[in-house]
Amino acid sequence: MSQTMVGQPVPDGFFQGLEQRAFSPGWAKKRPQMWPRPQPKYVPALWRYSDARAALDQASAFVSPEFAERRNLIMVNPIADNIYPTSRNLVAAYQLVLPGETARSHRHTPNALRLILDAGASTYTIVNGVKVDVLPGDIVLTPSWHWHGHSNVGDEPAFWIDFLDVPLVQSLENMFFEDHPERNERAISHEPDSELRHKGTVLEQQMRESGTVDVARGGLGTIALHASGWRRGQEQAYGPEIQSSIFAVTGGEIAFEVEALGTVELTRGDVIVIPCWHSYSIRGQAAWSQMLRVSDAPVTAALGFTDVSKQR
Ligand code: GTQ
Ligand code: FE2
Repeated sequence: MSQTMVGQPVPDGFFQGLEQRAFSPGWAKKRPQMWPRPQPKYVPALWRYSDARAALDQASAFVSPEFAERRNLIMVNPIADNIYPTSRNLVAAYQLVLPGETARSHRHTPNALRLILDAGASTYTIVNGVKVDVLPGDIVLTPSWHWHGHSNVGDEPAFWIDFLDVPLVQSLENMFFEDHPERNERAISHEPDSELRHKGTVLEQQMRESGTVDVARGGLGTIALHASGWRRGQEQAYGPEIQSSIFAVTGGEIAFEVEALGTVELTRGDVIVIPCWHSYSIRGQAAWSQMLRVSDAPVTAALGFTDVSKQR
């Protein structure tokens, strides 16, 4: 009985015995596991479309869709040891499909969507056999376990941003993935007005009417989409919030002010991540600016934490 704890003797080898049986004393945790309010590890960070375009253009000389499946650049949150997520539950990536290319079909449990930045006519995604055309400003959903493959049969490069809940699916350890048996799924129908497609032209009209648009509410179980329009000088403060948000500017110029980054100005195609429990403010810097917010709000809402967070 050489060891004591708060003055009481501890049997010899007690803690070693616990460890051998894969126990850990809950009264002497190596690190606390609960705290009064969120302590996010993820940090606010910014990515420039111009940087992504330049790098993807370079990559296209040596990365083919045959080799890569997807020619994409992942926006990795710049915290120690992170190699993938953009926010705790979501990942965002810029993707390039060149004229004449097809990114082969597959399906996976992660939910996904694309926000089209640049594309000529003749770019489309085939979702579960349905050919869905895409144009700049459009959002296309590929819900969990839907087959999807992307083609560009026009003459301009197609750039978009993918958003997926892969990190959430990884934390649930529920990843399933399958390549399409025919490599490129054939379209059995053509639906330019598919309910999975939310046209940029329609969204802009709605934003000009009502400011913020809840896009495809419930269309993806884990991801919320909010498109918002901003007049010059229009300003709004937010947070702290329990959802983590990734914003992509689709037009004009928008300033974000957030601790750790200071004030940053984003133009079309630029992306900023605001992890949960960070306060931030947004300001429109052009006559008309717009952006898309992609968040994990359906997850935190489903868990019922919204009311608690509002009391903190
Ligand atoms: O286009 O299917 O950026 O499955 C990451 C994973 C895109 C896609 C990404 C994907 C896709
Ligand atoms: Fe995919």
